[in-house]
Amino acid sequence: MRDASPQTIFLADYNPFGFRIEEVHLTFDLAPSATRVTSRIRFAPNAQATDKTFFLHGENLSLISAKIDGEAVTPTLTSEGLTCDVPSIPFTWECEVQIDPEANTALKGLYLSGGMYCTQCEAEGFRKITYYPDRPDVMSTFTVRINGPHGTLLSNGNPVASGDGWAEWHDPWPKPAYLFALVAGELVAHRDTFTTNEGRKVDLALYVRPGDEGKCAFGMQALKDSMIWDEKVYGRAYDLDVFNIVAVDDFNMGAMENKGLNIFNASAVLASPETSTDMNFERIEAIIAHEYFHNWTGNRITCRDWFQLCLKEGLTVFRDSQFTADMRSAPVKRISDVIDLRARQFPEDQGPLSHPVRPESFQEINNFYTATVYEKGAEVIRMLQTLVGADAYSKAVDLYFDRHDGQACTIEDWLRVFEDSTGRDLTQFKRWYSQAGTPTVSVTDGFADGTYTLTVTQSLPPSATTSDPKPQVIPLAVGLLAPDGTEAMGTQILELTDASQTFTFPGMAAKPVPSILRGFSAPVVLDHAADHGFLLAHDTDPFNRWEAAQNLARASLISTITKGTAPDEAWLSGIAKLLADDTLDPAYRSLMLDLPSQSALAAELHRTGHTPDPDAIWDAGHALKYALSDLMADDLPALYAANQVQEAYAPDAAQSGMRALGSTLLTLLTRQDGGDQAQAQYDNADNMTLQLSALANLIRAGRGDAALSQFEAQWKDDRLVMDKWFGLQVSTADPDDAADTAKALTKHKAFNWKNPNRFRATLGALAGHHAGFHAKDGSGYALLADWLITLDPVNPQTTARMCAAFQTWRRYDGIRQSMIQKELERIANTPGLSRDTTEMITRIREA
Ligand code: B3K
Ligand code: ZN
Repeated sequence: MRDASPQTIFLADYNPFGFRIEEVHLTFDLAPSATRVTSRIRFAPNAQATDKTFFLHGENLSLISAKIDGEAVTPTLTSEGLTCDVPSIPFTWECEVQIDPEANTALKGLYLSGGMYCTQCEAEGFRKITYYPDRPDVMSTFTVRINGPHGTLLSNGNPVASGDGWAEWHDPWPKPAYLFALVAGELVAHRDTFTTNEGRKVDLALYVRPGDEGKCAFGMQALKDSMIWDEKVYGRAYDLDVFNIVAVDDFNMGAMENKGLNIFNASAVLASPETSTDMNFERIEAIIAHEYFHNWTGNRITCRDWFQLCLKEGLTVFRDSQFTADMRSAPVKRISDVIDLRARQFPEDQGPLSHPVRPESFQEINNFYTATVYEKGAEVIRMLQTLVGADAYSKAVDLYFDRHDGQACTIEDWLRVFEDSTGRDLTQFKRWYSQAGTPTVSVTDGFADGTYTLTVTQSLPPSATTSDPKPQVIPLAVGLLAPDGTEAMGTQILELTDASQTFTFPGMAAKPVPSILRGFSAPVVLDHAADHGFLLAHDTDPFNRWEAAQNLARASLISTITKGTAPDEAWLSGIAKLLADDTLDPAYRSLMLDLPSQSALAAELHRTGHTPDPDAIWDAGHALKYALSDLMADDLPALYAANQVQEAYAPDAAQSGMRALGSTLLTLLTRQDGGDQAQAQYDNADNMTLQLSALANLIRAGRGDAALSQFEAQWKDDRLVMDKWFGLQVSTADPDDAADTAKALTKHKAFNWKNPNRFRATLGALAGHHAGFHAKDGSGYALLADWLITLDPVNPQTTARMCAAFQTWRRYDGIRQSMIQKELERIANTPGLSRDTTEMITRIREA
């Protein structure tokens, strides 16, 4: 239901809850449309609180009975919860409610997925299960009794007892309600064990639908690798006797870190070589690690309120990226993270959805699980580590765990452990948490009498949430190269704290070439007229060498788009040389060819005063790749052949890198041979990575029909592979056909639009197809709007997230702008629009 005047919640209004909870007992009598939930909760007055109102959240609950210390009471009910008069001494609240999991299509609270009961309580789903102070600063131990169907019955913590159709669980670690979980259904377990460095033997299980048993081994190994890594690197051991993971088909995001019972989108945990690509394997490993790492950063130490979300998410993303860097290749991981940041976070910062890493107000918290909170939040922690150094970072984090274990904390608590353990004043650094937007760092240089100077200026445009931006602390990792390409000065960290600063480097024999922002040491836009060709040939920093290729490619593309020039020879010859250089890691070589995204080019054109034309951007990208293909034509067959894995499939970094390069080369080769090699690769593929990259190239070569039908026949019963089949057809379509292709797919019998994975695979692929989504006739906009309007009453969360596709609308020409405005208005005027979608559309339109 539309909320007539959605309420805005402010960080500044935080107030502790008037009561503490000593213990919670829950009993679930499961039935698809009439589940009974009985709660027995021991409350005590909270001496720290001034507001003593006894308010319990509750939504869509049928109250059956309520008692205080055994006496029936009649609370006052609203659509958001209840209030009740209560004693001023400790008391026991007992309550019974009835809920309807079968009707819960929003996938928030307790719902059914393929006949299996499961829950999603973060951020505010527990209030759809029973009346409760559903806020992260209220923590308690939980004992849960499940009376349900035969099969597996799971909740948080350790198993206490079980019988036919019932089970009891106890979680000894106090937790907020958002970490509650329950699962019940016919599941099979893939089991293993792990002994912690403290000597605790932990039973591990990955529960899946019958038939998926063969897709569990990789996830289980990733879990054990994560457990070892967290012990070794952060000194954090696991703290329960069991660790369970459950795969579900209908889930709004990747996974959820419920204490001892992680619930995963099947796509984020199930893997096999035949059905999953190398990228799927890497993502699964990272998400398993991420959820596991939350056990300490999020669960043992949680957030005081939802404004502090980056406290657990930024830190946990940082930890999982460290893990992936250790498990695989550090430079490749860094480059991939920056590609992702630029693709997802920069547009947020540059548009109407811009918000600080710690927002100060929201209407619907689910709209703030963003790339800014997660990925920029992780970048902020990375900068902190760069500034204080790796050892000081470890000491500060140890202090964080010692000081705050069992607490619900704030960013102030987090920064204070760094201040206390290093003696550093982080007042200015804290602006990274409160100011929205991506700073631009501009650099000019000079050389006189053997002294080299760098003058660095930072600027941050005002935005809706940051009207008067102030300079931030920016760690700039800089190295200097001598004219002969050797290193004149190794990497140093310059600390930029003022709006403009000059740094001097005496004792230089000749004017050096600077390599600035090595390793992407801060999430900024660097404005610097560097000699990118020189850096591409000589930079010793792998990130900046890659960045030099990006800069050359970007300049070439922009020049083609705005002036119609031919592709840049320096980029072409530099890349041709690198692609053939077998002393370099294949994964790194493949990334060298990763052109700036079409959307990033549109942003750059907009930033420099041009109106981006999506078709011209599309054409320029193709022209550049075609020119490279033509330049390398004679060498491509041999290079492709040299980069085929001969050993049995393994999803490790070495093999994945080689397949990534092989796939890049196949794309170049397809232009030359019209798809013959792609057909051969398709016919011989024994793993999904090769099968899918071959299929993509066959489609691009205009000869994909037979393979697409064969693929569908082969995989029609595998829902995760079929998601790829849906998505690939949209993402490889020509711009003019993208919306029609997506539309035709929405009529396919396997298009189950209520399943978030299938919806995203199809409509999300359209939103991600820059030239297709922005097709001149408005067909992309209209189709997405139609489907958002359809999905909103069923699943507001997924709908609201996908509205972000429209966030960049002001970049484009007047005709496109008015077409988008019309669609935004149509969505906004839909009767009964959810609070989630209303907030997103309002923010996007108001900018
Ligand atoms: N903490 C969850 C995200 C919950 C999203 C709620 N809309 C997964 C994660 O970040 O690990
Ligand atoms: Zn997380």
